[in-house]
Amino acid sequence: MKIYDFVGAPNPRRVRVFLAEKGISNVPFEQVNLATADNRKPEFLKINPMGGIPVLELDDGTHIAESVAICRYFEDLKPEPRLMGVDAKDKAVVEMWNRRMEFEVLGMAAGSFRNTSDFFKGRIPQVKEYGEVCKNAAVKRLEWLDTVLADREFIAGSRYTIADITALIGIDFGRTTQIRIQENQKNLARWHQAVSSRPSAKA
Ligand SMILES: N[C@@H](CCC(=O)N[C@@H](CS)C(=O)NCC(=O)O)C(=O)O
Repeated sequence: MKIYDFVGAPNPRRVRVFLAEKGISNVPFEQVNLATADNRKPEFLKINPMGGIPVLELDDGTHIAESVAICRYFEDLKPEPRLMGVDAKDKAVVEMWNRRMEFEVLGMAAGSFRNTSDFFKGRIPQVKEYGEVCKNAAVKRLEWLDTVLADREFIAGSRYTIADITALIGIDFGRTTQIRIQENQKNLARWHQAVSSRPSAKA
């Protein structure tokens, strides 16, 4: 088993933080250099036709891409601590929040970066105006998240879950295009400080 990884990119970090929270430390990582677009070379496209990182490779040769799918695999392999919910209702609530954080925060931060940064220049079609739309959407979502966190400790309720991991990484990645927690967003800042202080955040 191994995980194709790239330190510095947000989606692979989701899996690394998830594994750190689970206390799983025996999975080797192999770096795929996104800076030189190694993930778009034919050899890697055989592993993941979408070209994205991370990818989990199992010993039987199965390749599992998509960060949440990889996390799901490890949640089943080592259920405790539960990061994807404990019962039917809680699992659905956690999934709802994780998808919101994925589409509305991390996705918007990534859309902002992908469409405006030199990193992707000439590599993907970039629409600067769409990058701005994404950035504005992310900024609005952080305003909203600050209100959500007024009466709860974590994104999906009273327990740390995968939704916190996705939100943390989305917000941290937002810095690449100056999407930041604002001075007046005290609830969001309190939450960010708490989740950033967990040892897993360094993964
Ligand atoms: N939906 C996928 C997204 C994977 C993805 O886009 N990964 C980024 C790194 S954060 C990547 O490989 N980007 C390089 C590229 O698209 O060329 C997931 O959740 O894992």
